[in-house]
Parts: sequence; C-alpha cells; structure tokens
Amino acid sequence: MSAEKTPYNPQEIEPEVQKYWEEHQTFHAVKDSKKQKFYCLVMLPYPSGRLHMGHVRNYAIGDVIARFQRMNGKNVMNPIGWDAFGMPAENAAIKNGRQPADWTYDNIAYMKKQLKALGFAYDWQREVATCRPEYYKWEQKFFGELYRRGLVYKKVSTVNWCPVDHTVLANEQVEDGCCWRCGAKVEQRELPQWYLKITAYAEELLKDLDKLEGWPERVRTMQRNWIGRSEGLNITFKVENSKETLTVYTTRPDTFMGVTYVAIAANHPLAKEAAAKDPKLSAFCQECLTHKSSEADIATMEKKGMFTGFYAVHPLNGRKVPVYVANFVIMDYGTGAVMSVPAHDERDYEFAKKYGIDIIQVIRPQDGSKTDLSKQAYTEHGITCNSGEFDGLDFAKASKAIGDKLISLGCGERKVNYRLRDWCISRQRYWGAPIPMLTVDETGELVPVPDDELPVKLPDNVKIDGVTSPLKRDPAFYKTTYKGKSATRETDTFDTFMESSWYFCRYCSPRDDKEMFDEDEANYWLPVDQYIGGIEHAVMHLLYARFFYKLLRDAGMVKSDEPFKRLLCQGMVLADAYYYLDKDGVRNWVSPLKANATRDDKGNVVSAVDDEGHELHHEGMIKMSKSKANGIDPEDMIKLYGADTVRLFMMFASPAELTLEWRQSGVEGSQRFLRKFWHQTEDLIASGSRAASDPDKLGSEGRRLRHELHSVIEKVTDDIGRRQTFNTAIAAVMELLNSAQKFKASSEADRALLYEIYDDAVLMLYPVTPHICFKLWQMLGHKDAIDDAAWPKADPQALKPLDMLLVLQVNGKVRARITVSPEASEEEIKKLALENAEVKKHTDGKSVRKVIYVKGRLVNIVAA
Ligand code: ANZ
Repeated sequence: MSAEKTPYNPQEIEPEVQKYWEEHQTFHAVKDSKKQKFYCLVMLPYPSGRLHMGHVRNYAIGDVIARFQRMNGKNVMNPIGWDAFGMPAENAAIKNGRQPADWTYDNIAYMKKQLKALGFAYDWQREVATCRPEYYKWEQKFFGELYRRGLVYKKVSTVNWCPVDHTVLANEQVEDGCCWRCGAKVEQRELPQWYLKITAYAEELLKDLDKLEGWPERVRTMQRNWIGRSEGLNITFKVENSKETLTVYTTRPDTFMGVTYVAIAANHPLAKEAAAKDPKLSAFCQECLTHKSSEADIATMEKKGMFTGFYAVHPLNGRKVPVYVANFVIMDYGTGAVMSVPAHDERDYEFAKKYGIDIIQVIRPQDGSKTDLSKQAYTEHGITCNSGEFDGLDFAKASKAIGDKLISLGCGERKVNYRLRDWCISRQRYWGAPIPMLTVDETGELVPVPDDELPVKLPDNVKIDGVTSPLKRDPAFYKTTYKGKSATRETDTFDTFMESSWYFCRYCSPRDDKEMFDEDEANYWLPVDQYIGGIEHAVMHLLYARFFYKLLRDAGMVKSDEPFKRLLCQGMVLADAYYYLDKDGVRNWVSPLKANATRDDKGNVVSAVDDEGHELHHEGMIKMSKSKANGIDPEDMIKLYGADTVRLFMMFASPAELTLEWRQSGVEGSQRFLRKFWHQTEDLIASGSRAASDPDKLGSEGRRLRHELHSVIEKVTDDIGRRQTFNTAIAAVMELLNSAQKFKASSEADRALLYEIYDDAVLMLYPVTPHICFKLWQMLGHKDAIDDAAWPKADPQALKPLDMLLVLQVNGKVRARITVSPEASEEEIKKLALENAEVKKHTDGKSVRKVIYVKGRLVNIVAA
C-alpha cells in the first residue's frame, strides 16, 4: 500500500478546525443539574489593542484545564470578556482624537480575532464587555443597595493624587510613592470621595483565607499582610490642664513603663486645640498635612515634631510626659496617637535623640547579654526591667499583666486593628461607570439615583482634554431632579476594580435584563473551580473580588462564601533583551528577533549583532516589555508556526507557576515535534488498518510498551488534574511516542497496540494542541469529533507490574535467563534458579556454597 503523505500545515488546518467549533458552538455551556459542573475562569483582558504573550500564557493554561475537565465528563464553563473601562482609552483618545468607546470596541474586535486564532475553547455566547451600560447598570443598582445597607459612605479625605493621570489612586496603586501606572510621584490632596466599607469584612476576609487550600500560599500570605491584623491595647492618658484625654494604640504594652513622650497626628483633636493657641505649631501642623507622605514614605522620611505644650500623665507611674505633634503618626490608623518608647522602637529613638527626650530601658535581652542604647534602640522581645512590680516578665506575661492592670484601672482596653483601609472607589475620570448618586441641591441630602433611572449612562461624543473629565463640564449630565427638586449628579466614576469584582457572576447569565445575574444559574456554576491569572493581582483584584462576593452573599444572591476555590498564578514571560549605545550614549533596544547571537555550549549569549550590523549588549532574559523591545508578538508567532506550536511551547518550556523564557529554538523544537507526531501517525495508518485490541496476544516487548502507555495515562491524568505540572505531562507523552516509534510491530495485536497508543496520545495532547489533535483523531478513523471524546483511562490490568527478567549466574558467569512473576518471593526465586536446567549443568557434582539474589536483576550461585 503506498502511503499518501500530506505535510503538516497548521496555517491550513487551524482555521478549519476553528470554523468547525464556531459552527457547532462546541464550547457553549448550558446548566445541567444532572452533570457535575466545572467553572474555569481566566482573568479577563484589558482591551489594549493586541494580545501579549502574558495573555497567551494565562489563557493557554486555562484552556488546557478547561478541555481536560470536559474530557473528564464535567460540564465545563470557560467564559471570556473584556475589562473595558480605564485610563488608556482616554489617553489614546487624547492622542488620536478618537472617542474612548470607539477605540475600546475596535480593540475588542481585533483581540477577539486573535483569541479565536489561538483556538481557545471559550463560550463566546457569554462574552461581556464591562463598559456596556447593560453591564454596569447592575453594578450601579447594587451600589445603591449597598448605600442603603450602610456599606457606602462619602468623606473628605486626603487621597493619593497622581498629578500626571489626574486621578486619585488607592493605596494599593501607589508603589514606592509613585503611581503604579505612569510612575509619577504621588501627591496628597483633600477631596470628597466615595468609600466601600471593606473594613467591615476585614476579619472574615482574613479568617476565610484559611479555607482557601487551593490557593498558592504566597498569595494568602500577601493578603494576610495586606489586611494586617494586629492585637494590642488602647491606653488612655489624662492630659494636664485639659478636659481632653488622650488614647494611644500600642502593640507593645510590655514597654509601657518606658514611655517618655506621646506623639499625635497633625490632625488629632488635641493638636488642633494646641494649634489654635500657637501659630508656630499651627504652621507646623499645616506643613505636616499638606506634605503628608504616602505610607510607603513614612518609614524612610525624616522624623519631625513639635511640642504641643501639653503633658500627658502616665497612669501607672504618674510621670508627666510631653505630647508632640509628629509627622510620622497618621490619623486614620489606631487612635492617631502613639505612646513613645525610645529605648525599644527605632522611630521613637531617632525622634528622642533629635529632641533630647529621655530614653529609659525597660526591656533586656532574654539571654542575659548586654544592650548598648547609646547607638540604637533594642527592639526585640525580651524580659522587663526598670518596671517595678512588672519586672522579670517575658513579652506575653508582661503585656498581659500591664494590660490587666490598666483595664482594672479603667484606662485600658484590648483592641484589634487592621492595616486594611476602606476602599476608595471614586475616580475623577470619564471612561468608567458613573457613580449613581446625587445631591439634592436644596437640602444637600445624598441619595442613590432611583433604580428606574438606571443606568446612569456615560454620554458619548465627548471632548477629552486630559485635565477635567467631560462629565464635570456637562450640565446635561450632572443637572437632574429628584422628586421634583433640582439635584446634582455625582460626576466621578467607579474605580475599574469594581467591574472586575463581579464579572465572573455575570458570566452565569450574561444577557439577563431583569437582574444582576440569575441566582439559579449562579448557584449552579459558582464558585469558580479554577481561576488562573497573574500574581500582580494577588492583593487588589483578588481581595476586592472576595469582598464583593461576600457582599453578594449577604444580599442573598450567592450561596458560597468564597468565589475562587483554586487559584493558579502563572509566571511571567521573559525574553532576551539587547541594546546598542548610540553616539550620545543612549540605549537603543533591539528586538531579540533581529539579534543574531553567538552562544556557548550552555546556551549563554557570547556576542550579538543586529541586522544593521550594530554590536549588541545582552541585558539578559527579562520580562517582555515594549520599553525594552523584547516583546514577541503572539500574532507573528501564530502566522509563522501556528497556534498549536505556540501553545505547546508555552506549556512545555517551564512549569506554569515559574517564569517562562521565550526561546526561538524551543519554539522550533515544538514545531518539529508536532510535525513528527503528524507523520508518525500517518505512517501508522499507512502500515495497515486498525485491528481489535488483544493484549493477551502481545509479546513481552508489546506488554512492556502497553504497560508504559497505561503508566503514562495515569501520570498525565495526575499531572494535569491534580499537580498542574503540564510540562511533565507533555514530556511523558513525548517519551511514549518515542518508545512507540522504536517498537517493531509484527502482528495484528502489535498494530492494535500502536493504534491504542496513538489514540491515547492524541487524546492526551488535545488540551494543549487541540487543532492538530482534532485532525489526527479524524485521520485515525474516528467518526465523532475529538471534542466530545472521553479522557483515556488507565487499564489496571496493564498497570500490573511486569514479569521480571532475571539473569542466572554460576560463579559470576551468565548461564541462563528466566522470567518470574513480580510477586514471587526471594525464596521461590532462589529455588527456581537452582532447579534451572542450564544452571544444574554447572552445579552438578559441586556443592552450593551461597545463593545471592540482587532484586529484580540476577541470581548468582557460588558453587565449588
Ligand atoms: C508603643 C511601642 C513600643 C510600639 C515599641 C512599638 C514598639 P501595628 O503592628 O502595625 O499595628 N502606632 C500606633 N498607631 C499609630 C499611628 N496612628 N501612626 C503611627 N504609628 C502608630 O503597629 C502598632 C504600633 O505602631 C504601635 O505600637 C504604635 O507604636 C505604632 F517598642 O506603641 B507601638
């Protein structure tokens, strides 16, 4: 029979298979209470214009999991949508004179094509774009309910202000004092803002982290730290010559006898009282407030303070300690006042040295070693000293004893505090969901926009100048009425983290026009079984989404406590970065695709030149980014190699949670593997038609190979399903195919085995490279599409340990080979060896001195 070979042509087969999926709506998910559901969710992309490799990696992982679960009989929902509000749309609008909406919808259309070209198994019928009024309408409605439930409030507060983006930033969006997006130095401003009371859920958000066993530990740790629960004591001091008392919050009650001053925030009531009488102090407070640094800076900035003229009275030793206004005390943490113990706190130490305040040691090291307080504070936990009746106690005992004493005197109270602040959701930007609130002009009363007036739609065709939001300049937008009285609408828009906090609920009934989402649908699909996304969302998005879910639960809309059962955070995608220096010494970054590198044996770059002949410096493998010109465009790669090659490379080159180094040689390797897989399958088909599987007729090599096949099935199932080590799963299938290629089929049963192997290899690779597998499955003669085929099951019969092949030696010389059952005991094996005819020939007439058994390998008989 002459084999008709067709080249492996991904550019031809991939669109064809994609068309099939589209026409058959293969991945459309429908609620079915008879089937176990599996909700697979990937973090929805921001429609920036083009997909980047980070997206591709994220979505390839999600796709493998979704397809795998589907083959395992689950009713899988794998949706996608667009996190479509946000600043870049406005910036693009300013630059290109386009409407943010047009820019966004065009980008969505383009990126949708790109996602389709990658062959992701999404249920496109569930697609949502968060910038559509049909979406944000429900968020506005829910916000109104939260307001009525007392979980929303407005307050004037100092906020982080980005002078470049002209907007308020949440604390989480300030990195080292700079804007997370544009890097500008963040300023502090006083503005009225809307807040969601996330602090009301701080304890639950913390406690429930323990339930999230399917989350990476480091993400749980990051959230714990962010919530920042601390247990301490509120202590109230009397203030001399004032009716006011002063309450401080401390986590170190054990140091209480060493307090030598009290520091208060510049906007503390006592500071205001003192400033009213003292213009110098007033100026200082003013300075502290206007130059108020973000929290990140407080640790490193110069500590400054000014005496208020007040003395606080230490409730246990009666010492009168001065009260200072200090720039490092913040009003919105604890009580806005700190008892200062310079001997045991670095910040207090620095301050006391600067202002000549007493430093009294009250803690000594546990091990009896000496401390030198002339240079720095001793901040460790130790044993109390100079503390009168509390001397000689460790941290826990001293804290308890001093706490109990203060509580009994009526000036102490145990207190839990959180670092977590309420979530400021106001943004002074246009391209976001309008905050659905209004102020009645006459009375100043704040009310949610009535439900029947929702959505509060964003006006289109606006002029964007990059300074003030067009909403703030548009009376047609903000002038309104409420119950016949004139009123003014809020012109701020929601932080876009609002939209991404509940989109996964909306996917459950995305076209619902009666409610936020259908409860039956939501309670069938939710919680999400597997969430996949970047570690950069470990705190903000994942914490907000957990919070929002609890709000929805308390509104009776969802039944579970946590939205995401299992979380996988994929690693970053890196690529070689190269540059040359121009005549001014400026770095010119060159794409790695244009760099011709010479490498040593280990693959390290020794030298490189670009296409124009510049000598290049190699910066190393770093995160793909536009600024370093080392981003590789997924679309180019798909055009060149096909989606399956790109997907295979990404899943194979490194474990999902670690960084992935983009290497062209690796991509080419993946392409070669797929080509070989294609041709090997063709060879098999050409070698003869499929025969019925008959494992009993296999020879020993055949049995061995079948054993390997079923061990691989077992391993791959566990690697993908439980361990999520996709790279080792792929490697196992590759090895299996190598073994299959070496196997010489000499009977019908042998050929049946090869068909079995190729069927199963195609099934096992399908989640990773679905297009080629779709085709190979057809070529192997299956009538039904592979999409509905079941995941292979390991045959327990084939998994049984194989017979062992043992070598029999007499006095170190090989005399025979026997096969024994793996269950045979050492005794039985030795007996078999001694009874073997070939062995007997060489032991006859001699006496057997010793029989040595080397497990699974040989028996040596010493005879003389
Ligand atoms: C006395 C003391 C002695 C403190 C000592 C520390 C070490 P966490 O764990 O983060 O809750 N503090 C309290 N309120 C503050 C505010 N509004 N602004 C600045 N600092 C404030 O930290 C609690 C500790 O931070 C408290 O314990 C207090 O200083 C300070 F050897 O009290 B400590």
